[in-house]
Amino acid sequence: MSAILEVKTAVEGFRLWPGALDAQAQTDLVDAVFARLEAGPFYRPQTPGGRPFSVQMSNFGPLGWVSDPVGYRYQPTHPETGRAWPDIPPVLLDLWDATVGEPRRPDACLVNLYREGAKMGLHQDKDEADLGAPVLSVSLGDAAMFRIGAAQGGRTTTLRLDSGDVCALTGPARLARHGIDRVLEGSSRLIPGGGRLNLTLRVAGISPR
Ligand SMILES: O=C(O)CCC(=O)C(=O)O
Repeated sequence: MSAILEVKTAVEGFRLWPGALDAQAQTDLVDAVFARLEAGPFYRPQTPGGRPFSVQMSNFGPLGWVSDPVGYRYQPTHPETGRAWPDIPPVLLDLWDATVGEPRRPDACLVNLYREGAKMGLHQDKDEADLGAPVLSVSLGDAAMFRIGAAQGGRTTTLRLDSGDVCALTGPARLARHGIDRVLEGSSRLIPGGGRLNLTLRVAGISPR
């Protein structure tokens, strides 16, 4: 993979590589995602309170993040098909190595599909066994307004994530509150059926350093 350029952000530990994936790499990654969907189809999880998410989800890897009235957790199987999640596309593991410099390899990749009107409220990623490892996020398709603020509360910062951008929650930003306020519908034609795909790589299980 060629060198990818990181830019400085206003939030300590929030790392951003704009345009890390070029147009061909984005197309190839979308193909890799959709090729895996037969084995791990999108579904619409429920919050622990019983409300459906507006985002559709699937996962790749040995573990997948799920939410239902029992709560949030990682599990090795798809909640609707009962099948193991498909493997993580190898190009995402290369991207992990090229960006976050973290020796532990991700064992979970949450796949979020934002169709018309979908968004994601401010939250923290804290269901992983070891909160020391970063979370790496890849944006594909329509641009989105991403909001981030410190774990302990206070003001938030909003920035636009475009297709091919890669960002990470590391160090002091690992538990940052973050979410998607709005997707700029029709700003890209990359995703079959329209919308935005987001892939987040996590070290979810107990993996020794
Ligand atoms: O879609 C995004 O960029 C954010 C996704 C996210 O916050 C998450 O999956 O926890």
